[in-house]
Amino acid sequence: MKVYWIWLVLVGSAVGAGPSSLIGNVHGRTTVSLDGAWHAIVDPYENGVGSGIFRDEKPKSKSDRVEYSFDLSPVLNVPGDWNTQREALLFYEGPVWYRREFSYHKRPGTRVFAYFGAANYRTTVYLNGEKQGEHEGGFTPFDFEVTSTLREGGNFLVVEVNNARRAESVPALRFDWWNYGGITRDVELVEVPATFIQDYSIQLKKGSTHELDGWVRFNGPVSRHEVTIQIPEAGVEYKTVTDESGYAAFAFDASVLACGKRPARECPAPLKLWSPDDPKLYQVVVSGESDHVKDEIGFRTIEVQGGKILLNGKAIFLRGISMHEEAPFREGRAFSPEDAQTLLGWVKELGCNFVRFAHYPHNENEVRLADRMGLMVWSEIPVYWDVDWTNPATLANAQAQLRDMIARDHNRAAVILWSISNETPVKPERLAFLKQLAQDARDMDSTRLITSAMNHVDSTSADVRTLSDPLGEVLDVLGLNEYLGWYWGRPEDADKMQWKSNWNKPLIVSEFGGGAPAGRHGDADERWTEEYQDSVFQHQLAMIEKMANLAGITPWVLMDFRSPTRLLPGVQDYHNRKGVISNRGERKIAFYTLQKFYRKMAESQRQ
Ligand code: GCB
Repeated sequence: MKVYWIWLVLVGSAVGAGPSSLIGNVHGRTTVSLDGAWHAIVDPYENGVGSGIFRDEKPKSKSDRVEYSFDLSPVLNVPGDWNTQREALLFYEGPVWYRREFSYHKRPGTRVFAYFGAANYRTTVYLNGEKQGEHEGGFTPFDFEVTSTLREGGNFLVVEVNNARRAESVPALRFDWWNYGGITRDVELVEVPATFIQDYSIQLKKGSTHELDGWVRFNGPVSRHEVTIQIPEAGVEYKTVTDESGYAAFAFDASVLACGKRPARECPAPLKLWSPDDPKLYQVVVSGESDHVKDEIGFRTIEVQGGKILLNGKAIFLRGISMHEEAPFREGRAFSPEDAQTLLGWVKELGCNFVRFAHYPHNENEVRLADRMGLMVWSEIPVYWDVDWTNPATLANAQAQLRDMIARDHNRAAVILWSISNETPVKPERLAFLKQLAQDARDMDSTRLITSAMNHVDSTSADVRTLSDPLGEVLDVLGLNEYLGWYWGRPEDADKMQWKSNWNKPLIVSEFGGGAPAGRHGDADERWTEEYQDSVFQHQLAMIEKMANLAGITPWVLMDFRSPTRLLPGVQDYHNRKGVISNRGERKIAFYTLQKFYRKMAESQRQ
């Protein structure tokens, strides 16, 4: 009984706790970039903790003993993984200390936060020798307020990043991608007023094309605030007042606001809806007495109806592809706007209207680009394969990653699906864990759909498989990873396979595929050839088209990516070769097969 109580307290505190990034969206804020060259000390035994490395001491006399030196240590680029910056670090998993000196001039009345887009996996931040905080999780933003520790003029940040895998982490010990360590996304000092707009949500009310629903949260000493929401292009201006805690929820009809006193029948629909064909974004201004933020937001609805997914009230087929956040051409963690442009450019070239960001929240620049390009997004947290299901700290960690993913992207029209897990084993403790995540996601964001990529199927008979994972019960959309023709059976077995599902819900085939290095050719039944991979795609596409309630597909995977689990020399060389494009940008035969399939489908669907 007692144990149960402790569990509840821990779970409760994780959900209730605020996001790891207090300033929320850096977009449009005054920032000082700390990207660039940071001196870095590789410290496999974590000696630096005992020796106070974070104080960045230097010998004061020639007899002084200091057994480290940032100044004499080589640099690592931030953002960037360390594995691909130094050959010796390719397989390194452990602590690295980073140091960056910078000069700063305080502006009166402002608060300053040290913001990290992401660092993998466990991070401790020190400013001028003082610890500012710790963070766990490799793919979501976090920040620490540094207002009182910042000095006028010279300052130094020391950041310890440790990517050692642990059984209780999320993801845990085994995963099929490279465990890139380092400060992998931008680092910025962000200046905000003493009382600032911490976060806001502005979305169409579920099922409505003109009523807006949302909330604004202020942070700081001033409690009650007048708030104005403006969408100038649509002629919308709405005012409200927060409660004592600085929070205001609102709901208003945009068409009434835009139309003024004219009769409703004379009012045109005020908001053009966001869709892949016309990814319209509006400038939205949220302002209070002390602060204002501008954002570009699209408005659309997303719902399910039986086995269909409806975008803006119309059934839509999700022509998708899965992708990792892996850099094209240079290998390593992708981070730049150019990386995002290349990767999503390929997604568009394939004919997609949808992309699955596997298996963790991707860089914000990818999500924002998807918003502008008109690509719907599946966004996922790295609850992958097996994690420590009965450990309350593991659940709290997964909850925090989910919360921080949603906190960062909940105003992006592109994001239509939150995925809570990938290929997790069917057992009661896992179901309890994932049900909690599904509940959290719904509580935080009632406008989007909840999904998961599942791989548990029953062999009902030789040619019939049934999706029966009990997790399906709590999802809005079912994801199915099935590798018929690759991990089981032959590609042509797909011709007679029938699929059933225990639920009348939309189904996305979230993974299928096969591996082939670009340029390796042979017969269609020769493993590791482009022809074999293409044969998998040909048979799969014909089979999938016949599946009941099929609402979309995201084959595995856009581009080859590094993985320590892929050992075959000359073929894999530590790469998962299931990309339809190689990591050097070569399109494989399967790329064109999928492109043809999508083109045909787009012609008959147009959305
Ligand atoms: C899967 C996983 C994905 C792997 C893929 C593969 O089912 O979800 O992360 O990379 O299979 O290639 O085996």
